[in-house]
Amino acid sequence: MPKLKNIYYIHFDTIDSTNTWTKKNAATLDQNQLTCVTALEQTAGRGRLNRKWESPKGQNIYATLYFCLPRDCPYIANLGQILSLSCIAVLKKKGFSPAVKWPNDILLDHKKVAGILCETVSFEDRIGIVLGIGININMSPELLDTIDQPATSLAQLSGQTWNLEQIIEPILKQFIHDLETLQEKGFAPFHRAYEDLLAFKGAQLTCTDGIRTIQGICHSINSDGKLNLLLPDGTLTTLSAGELKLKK
Ligand code: BT5
Repeated sequence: MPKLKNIYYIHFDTIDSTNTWTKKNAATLDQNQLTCVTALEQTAGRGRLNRKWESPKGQNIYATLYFCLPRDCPYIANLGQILSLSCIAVLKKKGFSPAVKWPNDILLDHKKVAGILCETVSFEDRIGIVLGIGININMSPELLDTIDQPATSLAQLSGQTWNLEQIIEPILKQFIHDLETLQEKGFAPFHRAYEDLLAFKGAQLTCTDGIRTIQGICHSINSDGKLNLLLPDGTLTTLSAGELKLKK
């Protein structure tokens, strides 16, 4: 794959969802470049499993990164994890102390500040990656309170408003760098950093992958980014996808 040096930008004031638009228009985008689709607001912002992503106008980052990978590429499941690490690196430089909730939610102060939705479009000779990220930057406390799980924004924690471009730009730069490393060496170089940032380590969790629900202790991350849960019988089980909740 050619190195993704230049970024092609597409910006909307209002869109249903930057991921939905990118999926629909993937074939028309430059397949040899990174395209970044952003919007001031989303009227139908989506999370995983078609959950809603609150996307009020002008307050937050709503961005979808589009690029192509070979069909047989073994690390598609890691792309969201890498983007979460790129984002965390930038948030740290801005003075925050983020954690990652496996596989790729970003938490600040134990509350969700960013979510990632990785989708794909299949072509005969390649896979189009549609990697969406929503980051709460200046979201008002009133709106944050309407979300059905603890959520926060950079402004809420820092007491200052932030320029959206000054956050997304360095994230894109960092992501291009991290993607190159992932392509050359796989997830292994990120393994330790990711595990060090892992939220809920040692806590009792419930994990649902859409088919089964398992309870166990958040134990560790494998070198390929999968999660190990320690089951009540003392054995480890490895999960490649799923949704974690703290056991009440
Ligand atoms: C995610 O889903 O966390 C992925 C979110 C991806 C959003 C981006 S924005 C740009 C691109 N275009 C899109 O349409 N989507 C992507 P999930 O893990 O399913 O989390 C969804 C859940 O997070 C919801 O059910 C709420 O509980 C919570 N939530 C909704 N809006 C939120 C917000 N703004 N901040 C924090 N939590 C939110």
